Amino acid sequence: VAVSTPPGRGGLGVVRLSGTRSREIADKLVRFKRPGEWRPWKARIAELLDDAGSAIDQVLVTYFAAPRSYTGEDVVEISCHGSPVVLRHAVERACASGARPAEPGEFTLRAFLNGRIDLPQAEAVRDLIEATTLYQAKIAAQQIEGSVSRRIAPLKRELVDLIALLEAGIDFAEDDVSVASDEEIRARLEPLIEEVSRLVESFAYGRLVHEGFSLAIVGRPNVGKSSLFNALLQQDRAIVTEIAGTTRDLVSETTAIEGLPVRFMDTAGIREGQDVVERLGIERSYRAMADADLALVVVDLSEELTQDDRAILERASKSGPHLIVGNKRDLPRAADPGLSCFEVSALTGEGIALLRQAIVETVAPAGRLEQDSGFITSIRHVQLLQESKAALERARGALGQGLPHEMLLLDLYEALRPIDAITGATTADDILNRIFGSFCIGK
Ligand SMILES: Nc1nc2c(ncn2[C@@H]2O[C@H](COP(=O)(O)OP(=O)(O)OP(=O)(O)O)[C@@H](O)[C@H]2O)c(=O)[nH]1
Ligand SMILES: [Mg+2]
Repeated sequence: VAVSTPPGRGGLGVVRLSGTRSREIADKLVRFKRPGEWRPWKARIAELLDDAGSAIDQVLVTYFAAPRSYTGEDVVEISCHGSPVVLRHAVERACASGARPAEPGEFTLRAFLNGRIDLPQAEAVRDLIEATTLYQAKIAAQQIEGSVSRRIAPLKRELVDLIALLEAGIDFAEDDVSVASDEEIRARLEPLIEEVSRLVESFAYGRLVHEGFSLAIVGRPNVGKSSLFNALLQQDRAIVTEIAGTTRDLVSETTAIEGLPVRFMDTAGIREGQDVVERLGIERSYRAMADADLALVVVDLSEELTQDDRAILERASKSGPHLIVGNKRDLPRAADPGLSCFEVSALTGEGIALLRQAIVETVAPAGRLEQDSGFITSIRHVQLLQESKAALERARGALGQGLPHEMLLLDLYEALRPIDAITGATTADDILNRIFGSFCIGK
């Protein structure tokens, strides 16, 4: 038993019970208007009782009969009014009647143990709950539906088939099973390596979806970094003044662009030798530029490029991905700086929408839209896939050297193990079934 809604007061609070005795225990907590209302998948009005048997809340009780419930067990959900004392009472009474408090995530753990969902689906439930953008939620929802497992399943099937082929060649060599030729093995191995590589590569975008990225806004004082920061955030967050050197420390704030969480960092304007505080601020600006996934280098189009501007541009070109932004395009422009840059006005908002788009296009790899489903967002999954890929490549190497198939098999099992760790184990029976199912052994 546990309260499944967040702590605190609210309109509703849900107490969830799971297990074979959940209905029996719930019976001690609630009284239906009419007896015999325990009908599965129907919401019923009831009264929640105190220890003396009088009503303390009017509640809605839903019974999900095993195995068609979230956990795969009998589940009872009691929707109470969201009063912490009422909810605590319900949980305590359930415990007094034989339930025990659920561990964190235990309902989902049981769903997994009872085979309702596989590991990627269970992990996606957590991602859905933790999503900070609607897009993240959508991707997690697809994964709860099984998008990751669906993408990995054919790969695993092919791998198990290949293992079965080699096992059969070794075990039944004296019989009428021919040993697979090296060409055939290679023809099956190559697509496997390609598919695993594609999955590993999909993480470049998946990581962005899951974790988002960071972006540092840098430039010399007064070019409008804080103004641009506020315009991108659509919030009056950082202090803006006409005094050069206004921002002295990092200011950061998270928002979403096209559903990807982005941590924007406004930095102190960079210029040569000033007071101690400013110098320390400038050091932080440099560090932010180096650490960020992307830097926006801001220059002022209404003034000619200064020595400071050039020094920062030079530094940015060495430090990693960056975009140059020409700000204050609403003002009469100075001599052409000879830069290709995104022209914007943080003051009027001109060009900001295009800049947002350019930011995502720079950070996210091409083809991300085709990957709208089935890409890898979990670091755990990608590490396992990398292991699998390395083992498959070793198998290819062994094949090239003409090593015996027993050796090849070791590598293939090494490649299967990490995939099993993602989607659930392959048993010896799976492999035997594949051998006996697809080969005509005739015995
Ligand atoms: N006309 C015009 N003025 C702008 C624009 N963007 C910023 N400003 C003005 O430029 C001045 C400096 O803006 P800030 O955003 O504080 O500049 P900053 O780069 O953060 O400056 P420091 O924090 O001192 O490094 C302010 O007076 C802003 O109003 C713009 O697009 N057009
Ligand atoms: Mg500033």
